[in-house]
Amino acid sequence: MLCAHRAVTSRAVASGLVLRQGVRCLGSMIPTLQRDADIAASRALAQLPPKVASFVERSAILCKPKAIHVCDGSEAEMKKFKAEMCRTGMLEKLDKYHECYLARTDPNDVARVEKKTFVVTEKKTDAVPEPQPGVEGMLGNWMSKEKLLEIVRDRFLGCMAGRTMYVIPFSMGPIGSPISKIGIQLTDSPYVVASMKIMTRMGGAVLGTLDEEDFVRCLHSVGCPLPSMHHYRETWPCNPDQTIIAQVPDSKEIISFGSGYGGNSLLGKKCFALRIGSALAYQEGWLAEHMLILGITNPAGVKRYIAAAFPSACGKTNLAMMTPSLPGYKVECVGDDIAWMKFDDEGVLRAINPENGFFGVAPGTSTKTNPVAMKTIASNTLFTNVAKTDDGGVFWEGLEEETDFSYDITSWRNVHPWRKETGGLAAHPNSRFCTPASQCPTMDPSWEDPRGVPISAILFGSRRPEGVPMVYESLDWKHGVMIGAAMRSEATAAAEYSKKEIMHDPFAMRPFFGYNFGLYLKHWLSMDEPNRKLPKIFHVNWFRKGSDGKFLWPGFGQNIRVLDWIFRRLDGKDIAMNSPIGLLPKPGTIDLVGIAHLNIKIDELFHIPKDFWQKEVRDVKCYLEGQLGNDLPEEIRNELEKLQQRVENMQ
Ligand code: OXD
Ligand code: MN
Repeated sequence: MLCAHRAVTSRAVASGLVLRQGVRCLGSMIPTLQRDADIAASRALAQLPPKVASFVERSAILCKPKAIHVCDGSEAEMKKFKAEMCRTGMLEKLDKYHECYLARTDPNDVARVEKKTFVVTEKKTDAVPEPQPGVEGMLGNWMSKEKLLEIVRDRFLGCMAGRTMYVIPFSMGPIGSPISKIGIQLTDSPYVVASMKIMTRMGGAVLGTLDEEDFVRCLHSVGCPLPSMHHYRETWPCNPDQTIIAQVPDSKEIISFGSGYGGNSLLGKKCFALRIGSALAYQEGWLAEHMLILGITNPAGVKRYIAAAFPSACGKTNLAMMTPSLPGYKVECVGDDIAWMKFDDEGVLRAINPENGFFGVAPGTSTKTNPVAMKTIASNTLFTNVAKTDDGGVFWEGLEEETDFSYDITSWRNVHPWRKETGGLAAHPNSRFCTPASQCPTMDPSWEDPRGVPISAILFGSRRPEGVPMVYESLDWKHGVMIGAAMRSEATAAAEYSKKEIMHDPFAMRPFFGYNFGLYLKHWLSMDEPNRKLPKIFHVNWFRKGSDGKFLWPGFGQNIRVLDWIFRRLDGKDIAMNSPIGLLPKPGTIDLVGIAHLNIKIDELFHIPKDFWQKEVRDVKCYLEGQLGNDLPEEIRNELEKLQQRVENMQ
């Protein structure tokens, strides 16, 4: 530990330090500053492998924490951190459950901030496509290395004064697996430590595998040095005006400042597993995707695995944990958010879930919609921005039928007693549970298999209230890649967008690309090699509404009926027919046995309105051509032309 008495304000630190301008260590974004004997001699550094020690040392000299703590990832350590957070008011213990806690963030720090998120590369076109003239690029934000270096010097200098710098060694994927990758996150937020403990494999065992390994360097600060110069609550320090999240694929670095929440601060998730991950995957010939992975066993006992991409907060966790309504079917969960996939020597696409927990959207989760999640989160769970009942339980919109309202409720904004009629939402729409995957009663037996599970189908799905059928199959791989590129969905609360507009979200990756989307498309197209068993590609939409504005399909456990059709297609069954947009189920091939009472309007669910699709293709073409300009691969352009022709020729 460094001595507590060295805590000083950032201004004093800034004036006392000499920056060696222009010197970058290994191309890193963390400037090399004058060595600090205290830090270099600290016991915390002595226990680390030299490469890690040097990263921690340079960062500590920059950020000036009062102490450095290397996390061992033990339960005892976590208990201590949680007790300390309860003491300072950052966490509240939820007495109704075993080892569950609640955090309430600053109302200005509640979601990912896509507009403040950057990919940093030498050339802009390595990170983002060059749009057509006059078109604003929407496929990621680029920043130069020089600009980031300037920001790091400016914002990080002394930013951890008065706080502890926690060193978190973590593995994305099972420790020691050839597909897994290692990161070291430095943070001044104990909440982040507790969340990373759930979401990753963290601690001493990771360090044991590190010596010869390269690792991703992750530097995070809430951006509130002590004593305080800001108007933030010490129960949730953050610095929204100065927030920046930057990923530097070349040097495998992630730099995050100002936000303590979710994908902004748990750097293993979106920043590493998707943005840095996708850039590495491009270089190394694999895929890092915003996809759940599930295992499905049919009544005959045949098992297959499916990966599915949906934009944020579109029900990935519910699908991954589905309780199927068709007798004899079993669905098991490998992951609910991210898939790392690679073709093996036999040409089979194998997938691992790099995460170790679920960071799921709470509102809407209930015993009716996701009983498996409800069981999973009943212990050892960190809740954020949900409401609390006076008997020490949680509450959010969707739990009305299973809540005892004789107890008063405290809302996520800390209003007590909260009243539905006057109090607005009890829980923030992007409130979350952070819970260990191992607690999920339907985890797949192979979820930690280092070889990954074999993927037979890839689903692209989104929230489309109009025009898009419940399921259709791509004609081939190229057409499937175009379907992924053409994905659109209603905006959700996971990021800063507030309106319910239909947004383009190619591959559900729009906020998560770590490199130029044009190259990403080429990369996907290049997977189509001889001797590979390419998964079949489907598009699904559970969210279509009828003319009365109500959902046409009940969703949740009934979605197994769609998966059942997909399963039978994978078996080569003749149950599909041609349509202008792809292969649709032949009439009567979606199993509706047992739900006649729901009066499903199946024809409406599969209707393809010509005028809707004429506009859809025009919009998608305009978007992709506008956004990608010359970076749009010819194959995708051709697929769009062909789709347009087929739609024009429709009766
Ligand atoms: C998530 C997201 O948190 O996609 O998974 O926003
Ligand atoms: Mn996600």
